[in-house]
Amino acid sequence: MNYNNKKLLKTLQGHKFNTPPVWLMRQAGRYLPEYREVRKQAGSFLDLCYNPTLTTEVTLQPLRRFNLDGAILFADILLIPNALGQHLEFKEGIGPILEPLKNNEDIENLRNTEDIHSTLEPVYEAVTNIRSKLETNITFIGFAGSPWTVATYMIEGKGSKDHIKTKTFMLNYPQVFKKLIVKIQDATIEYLSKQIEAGVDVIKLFDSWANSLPAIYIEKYSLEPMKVIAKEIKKRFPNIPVIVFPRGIGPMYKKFAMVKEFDCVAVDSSIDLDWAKKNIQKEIVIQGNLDPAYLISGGKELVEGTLNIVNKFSSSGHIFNLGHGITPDAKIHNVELLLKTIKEKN
Ligand code: 1CP
Repeated sequence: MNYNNKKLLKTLQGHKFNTPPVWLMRQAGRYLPEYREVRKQAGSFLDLCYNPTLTTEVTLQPLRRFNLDGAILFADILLIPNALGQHLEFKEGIGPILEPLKNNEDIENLRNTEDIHSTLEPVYEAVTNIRSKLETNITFIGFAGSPWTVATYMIEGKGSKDHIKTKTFMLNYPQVFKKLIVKIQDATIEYLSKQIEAGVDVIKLFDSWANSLPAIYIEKYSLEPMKVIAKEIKKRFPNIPVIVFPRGIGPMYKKFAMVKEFDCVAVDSSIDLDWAKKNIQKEIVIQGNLDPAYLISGGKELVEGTLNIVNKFSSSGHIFNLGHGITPDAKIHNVELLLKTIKEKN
């Protein structure tokens, strides 16, 4: 691996720079006309995810336009359920639809962990391709969903706001639910190991629905499974940093900052910067946390909001990012303004 000038990777290893490295969640996606073009060409969203030539192209698209420090592999957190044998489709205007898991038998019928790779092979091929095309100063980020967040889709069968079905399952059948979590966890370890072998520099675990868990379950079902994954990844690949993003959990973020297997905690936009500096950044590199709405509104608020975050976190490890993914109506000139504001700050 060539560590040449990789500002983002080096920040995760404890180096400090004048301005923070920056990348944006969902930096490849529908706000880019060139993405929409490839998406049309691909047919379905899953056809895009399993086409290494096209995923390489869309991964690289934002890097051609913007002065970013990181590239994130174009894939989706729901490829793991699909590779475990669950039927998955992305419906236009609706989102992901899966055949929901209802009971122990459905979980027992999922594929064995070692059988996921035949489905996921195109993703590993894309990683190799992307690696060979990336400039040496760009850090390459691989990712997966957290076991909890992936389990919500496997049980609900679609996106949900309250995850009532998943939580009822968890409370009624704790042992069966735990079996599912361990299954996703083990598959994720194997999936991420292959991404690393194919060339990613850093891993990010997206726990987008951590905020749905009752607080007393956050350690058990959000933190613990991500810790098991990070620990095994570190055992196999000691130099690969792990970023975790348990979204929307307020003061519980502090627990994640104390875990030695994690290298960075990404925070959402609801987190107060002074609190985060004292309680998270003191312990660990922090990533975040501009609200994606600023990339629609733009102007003075965008500049001030960005500088406020950069200045607040300037004394130790910080990776600039949004508090959640870019939305399809984000404006390209606002992304440019955001990057200019950070890169030209003195
Ligand atoms: O038609 C399209 O283009 C669909 C939009 C889209 C895109 C661009 C989906 C469907 N997935 C993706 C790519 C994607 N997903 C990436 C790589 C691109 C990048 O970041 O540049 C990543 C990292 C993800 C991760 C992902 N998928 C998460 C975690 C991050 C988050 O935003 O919270 C989640 C929850 C998903 C599920 C998913 N995939 C797609 C949709 C519409 C959804 C959400 C469904 C819901 O509302 O519950």
